[in-house]
Order: sequence, then structure tokens, then C-alpha cells
Amino acid sequence: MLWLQNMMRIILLSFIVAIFFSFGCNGSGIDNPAYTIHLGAGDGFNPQELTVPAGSELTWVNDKEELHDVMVDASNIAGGGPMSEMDFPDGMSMDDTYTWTVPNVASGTKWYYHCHYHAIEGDGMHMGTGMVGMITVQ
Ligand SMILES: [Cu+2]
Repeated sequence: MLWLQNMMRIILLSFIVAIFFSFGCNGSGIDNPAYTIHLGAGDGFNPQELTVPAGSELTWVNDKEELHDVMVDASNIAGGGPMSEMDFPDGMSMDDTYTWTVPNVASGTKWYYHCHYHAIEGDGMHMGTGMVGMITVQ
């Protein structure tokens, strides 16, 4: 019954290999760095500028009673970007949180963004004025 023993060994080995790869290939989504940006603190975004690895999870939270939002500047060169209007069409109220995941793009990619209630947005290559912020990929 040597063939049976060998067969069992092969089945066991494939099982171990399958388990190994199911862990190894599932790297994304685990332990993505998380950052919190506060809205309204000092009449702006705090921190205003943030450099983060691709895949980071950014959460904006409104600490104040005033309505705010998070809008990528319309002329921003990199596509996508944070848009709290998707979740909060009437603005973010106190304690509302909006989360956006930084896509896997090249290091140095930037998103300029603003609060449309309290800022004039930038030209796509600079921050605007007022309540504005910037995300850079590490
Ligand atoms: Cu605002």
C-alpha cells in the first residue's frame, strides 16, 4: 500500500501549500495604516498636509457643530480623491466621519482638497485658500 501512503502525502502537501498561499496572497487589506484628519480644528483641516503610504485609510471627522465637507479640487491632476458629498450630500455634521482609501498610485501623487463651505479651491497644482488640505503618497 505504498502508493496510498504516497497519495496521502501528496494530498497533505498540496493542502499545506494551499494554506500558505492563501495567507501569502492576501497581503492587501491587512494592517493598512489609518489616519484621522479633524475638520474645523483651527478653522481648517488638522493635520492640513499628510504624507501617507498608498493603501492608507484616511478618516475625516467633524469635531465642530459647523457643517464642513471634504472635496477634491476639481482641477486636481490625479484622478479620484476624497469626496464626502458621496456619503453626506448636505455636508458633514458634528461627529460625522468620512473614510477614503488612498489608491495604489505612484509615490509623490498629490490630492489637493478643500471644504466647499469655507475655501476657494486650488488650481490643481497648489492648495487653495481657506479651509484646504493636501494628501501626498509616500
Ligand atoms: Cu468647512
